Amino acid sequence: MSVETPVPRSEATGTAAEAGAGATARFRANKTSEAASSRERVAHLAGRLVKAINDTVLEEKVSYAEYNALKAWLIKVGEDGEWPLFLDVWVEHSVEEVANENRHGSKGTIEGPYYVPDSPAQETPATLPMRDDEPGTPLLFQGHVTDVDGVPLPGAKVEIWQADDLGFYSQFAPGLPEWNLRGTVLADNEGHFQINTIRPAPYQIPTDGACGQLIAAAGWHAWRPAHLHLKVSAPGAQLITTQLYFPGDPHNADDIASAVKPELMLGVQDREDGPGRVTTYDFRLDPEA
Ligand code: MBD
Ligand code: FE
Repeated sequence: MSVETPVPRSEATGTAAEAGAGATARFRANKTSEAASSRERVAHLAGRLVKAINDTVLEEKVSYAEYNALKAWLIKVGEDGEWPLFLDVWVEHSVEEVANENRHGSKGTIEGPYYVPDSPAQETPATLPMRDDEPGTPLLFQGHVTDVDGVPLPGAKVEIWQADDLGFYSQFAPGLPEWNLRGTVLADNEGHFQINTIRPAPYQIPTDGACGQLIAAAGWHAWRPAHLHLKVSAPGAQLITTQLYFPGDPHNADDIASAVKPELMLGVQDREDGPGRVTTYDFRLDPEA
């Protein structure tokens, strides 16, 4: 499939509103925002945000027609359940940059809207849950989890979630088994892991929802390059949330979510001992704060 070919969204693939509702429900189940900030901090941050909007209106001489278009669009973002998608695509990268600025180990990047905790656990070597006839190029993803000095971390855990060969995530698109291409892999005593999966397809922001509408209206493109999502952790180490990318993807250089970093590019080779491809990536985890 060419990455520029939009996947038609249908009864088979689901709608933006269905994916959005799923992501919104998932967010509500995962997260709490209680006591995230003091009253002073709320006043400061909310004040700055409101001022940034007003400054834009005044400097750009925004019209009533434009203001009403914005209002209608914001209402639709909520109706489509696309607040998680919107925020994770256009804002989370800056939050992640701030959150991880003092790390010395492996680079992180954004989590995105489609993480589900407590995926089925397996010991290495593992094969992710997938359909008997799962389409796509087989991929062996392997590596080593160490501390920042390269000392192996026993008890390391590699959580992985990814799109399938059409760019769809289980639990957010219809027709996929619950845990398809999601798993928690326990590394061996030296932190080594091997995970059999398939190469994910690039991801297109749904064209039929509010975010897709904005992208079309602005003449932007809607693509994220193909990626694996990961959360890697070990006792005594800081968990890292990251993504890994595949060389040659046309959108590595202009990811709509601004989440690609050069350190996150995989090296992928043909497998000599079996079908498909193999890639090795080592994680160095910062010590627990
Ligand atoms: C994705 O798969 C993703 O990783 C992000 C960040 C946003 C939308 C879809
Ligand atoms: Fe993703």
